[in-house]
Amino acid sequence: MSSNEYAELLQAAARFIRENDDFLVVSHVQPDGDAAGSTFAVAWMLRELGKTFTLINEGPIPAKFMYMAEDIPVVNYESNPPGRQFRRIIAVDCADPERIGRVRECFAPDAELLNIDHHATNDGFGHWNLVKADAAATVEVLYDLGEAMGIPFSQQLNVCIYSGLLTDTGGFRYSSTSPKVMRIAADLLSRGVQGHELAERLLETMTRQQVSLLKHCLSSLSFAADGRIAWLSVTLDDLKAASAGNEDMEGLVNYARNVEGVEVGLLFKEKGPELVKVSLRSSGAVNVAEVAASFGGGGHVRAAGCTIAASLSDAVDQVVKKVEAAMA
Ligand SMILES: [Mn+2]
Repeated sequence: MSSNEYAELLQAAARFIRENDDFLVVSHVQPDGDAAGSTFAVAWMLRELGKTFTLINEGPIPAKFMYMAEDIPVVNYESNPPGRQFRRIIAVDCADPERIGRVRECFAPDAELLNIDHHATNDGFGHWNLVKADAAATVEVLYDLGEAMGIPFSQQLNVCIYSGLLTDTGGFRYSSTSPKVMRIAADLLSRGVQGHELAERLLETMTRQQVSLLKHCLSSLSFAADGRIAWLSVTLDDLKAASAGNEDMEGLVNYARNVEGVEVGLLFKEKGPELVKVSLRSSGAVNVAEVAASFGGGGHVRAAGCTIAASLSDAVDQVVKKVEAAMA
């Protein structure tokens, strides 16, 4: 995408926002730092513009991200469906509409949707698609949009953008950490963002449940392909024993991926008797987005996910075979 094309996409998104009101802002199920950061960043931008908006996620936003909300309410669709529909939708960090989950039931039949994202696999499901595949995070695109619209960046907005950059680049470590990411981060730091506090909050701190889950989970560590593939699994019993929830599994996959010699790390999460969610991480030699896509999932070359209707052991067999084939 040329810089002219990107500038045009930014202007189209800006028009959609300026010319409308009463927005529904949605992101993906089980939001990560970029999804939460993007959702709240859009909210702070809309507030600055004097627009009304409603934030809805299919489930709860993890408590550790709620410092970005301050007084902005977020509706949990599952526990508190809003009982109305919306005609102006802004979707952030969603590669396809399925990622939005049941919140799609809040879309009016004639709804117009602005799709803001950075996934290479984004299927362009919006009426406007502000999708930049070489952006490290959706918040990077939102930073550009805020600049293009001349929106004053509140401290809350600065914090949301920094938080999304920090988490989606793994603490400015992944290959997506471009010079532009560092320039934006430097800009935000110079405006007073406390980067070290956000790093401790988002990357360093582990809950007791997380450590307890890690203890259980590490005993499942297994290898294939001469140690080039490693995986961990979490059963429903493991979760119960650790009093842990979905958000406590974040980052677990890295314990498989980070073992010396491992090219692909996998985490298998039992969701039900015949339902397994899989997180895939790659050193880059294997495109795990393709592996995930063959099971109906998606993601990036180095980080992807999919859901498989099978028992835990069957899911392990299927995915490990597919990764081995991808290595051949
Ligand atoms: Mn993202």
